[in-house]
Amino acid sequence: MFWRRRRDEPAEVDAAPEGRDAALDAAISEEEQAAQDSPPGAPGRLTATEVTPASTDGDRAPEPRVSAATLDTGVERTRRGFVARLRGLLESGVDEETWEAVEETLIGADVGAELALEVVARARRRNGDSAEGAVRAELEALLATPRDEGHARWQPRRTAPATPAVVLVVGVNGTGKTTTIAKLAYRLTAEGDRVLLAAADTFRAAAIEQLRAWADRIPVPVVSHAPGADPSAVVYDALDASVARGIDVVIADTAGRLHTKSNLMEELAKIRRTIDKRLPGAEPEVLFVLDATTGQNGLAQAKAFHESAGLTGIVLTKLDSTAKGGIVFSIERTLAVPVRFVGVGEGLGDLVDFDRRRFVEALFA
Ligand SMILES: Nc1nc2c(ncn2[C@@H]2O[C@H](COP(=O)(O)OP(=O)(O)OP(=O)(O)O)[C@@H](O)[C@H]2O)c(=O)[nH]1
Ligand SMILES: [Mg+2]
Repeated sequence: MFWRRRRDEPAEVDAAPEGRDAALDAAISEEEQAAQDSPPGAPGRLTATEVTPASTDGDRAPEPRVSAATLDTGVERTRRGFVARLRGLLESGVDEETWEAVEETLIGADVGAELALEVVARARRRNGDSAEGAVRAELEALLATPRDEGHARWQPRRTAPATPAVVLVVGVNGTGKTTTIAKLAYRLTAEGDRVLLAAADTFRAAAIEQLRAWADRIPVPVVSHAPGADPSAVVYDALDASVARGIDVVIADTAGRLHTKSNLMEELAKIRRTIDKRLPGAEPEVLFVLDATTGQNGLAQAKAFHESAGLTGIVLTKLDSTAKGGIVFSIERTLAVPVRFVGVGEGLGDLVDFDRRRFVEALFA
């Protein structure tokens, strides 16, 4: 039933043995047959894994809660946290001391010292606006990146009709990568795209199981290898399978890694090269998943990932869990990479398009 990867098979992706496509195709049609025989909703799962380790409770995906998540509810804590404090300060009689307190509040909310000073200096120069209106307008201006236009609704890039769009999801440990992939796959599937997931976090068996558990619920197929396998080889096989199946979007999960570990960062660069080799000119999307509760350290992380993997977008997760969502203002400015989505909960529906104007509106609602 399962297509098995030979143990002696070289890990280098350009040394793929002849006939791999045929073997994988055979596995796919077997799986498709099995899927037809299975109860409705069961996905066709591709795996090269011999042993499927039992998932632990801790790694089981939560029930799919297709909530009506919105920016409005997602930013509630931030609105009641640092934004409420700002508004309280700016309500009446703004003097030198008040502006200093505004700076401190912005810094405390992870906007970053440099930007906080800039926002206050600009707001003070604004004529005709109330103090609150001026700060709000300056915060909004921070988010207006040039790439903003035409991206109201993010779609992964597809360079040719026969080539799947490729999305590589990266970030440090526990930021919400796997959950975000599930949310994204769920959304794209609902929009009619054929999605395939690549379990390229081979670091822990439980990580592969976690992705599968989500995939089963959506449902979408998964390509995986045994724990400890070369993540690049998983991605290579996932691209093969996607081309063979006419998949629209392949999304690769990766192991969380510290941005300070150069060997792990090099592994990401290798995955990037693998995509370029298998699908030349595919222009993968590289989404950096940032935990909104991380604070300014998130910027250092993002810079390191940008250098290794060439980020094309940011997903800011756990916005619902923080009262200081100010990182969103500094991240785009620092990287010149747009925020595409925000995560506002643990359910499949809790991924919201990042609409800059609506975001600021929701903060000051
Ligand atoms: N409240 C909230 N929790 C989230 C959000 N996104 C992810 N989580 C939770 O964050 C925890 C970690 O999520 P994962 O998706 O496993 O994170 P990961 O980056 O894949 O983790 P590693 O693979 O271990 O690096 C889980 O408990 C998720 O439910 C979000 O937007 N809001
Ligand atoms: Mg993960």
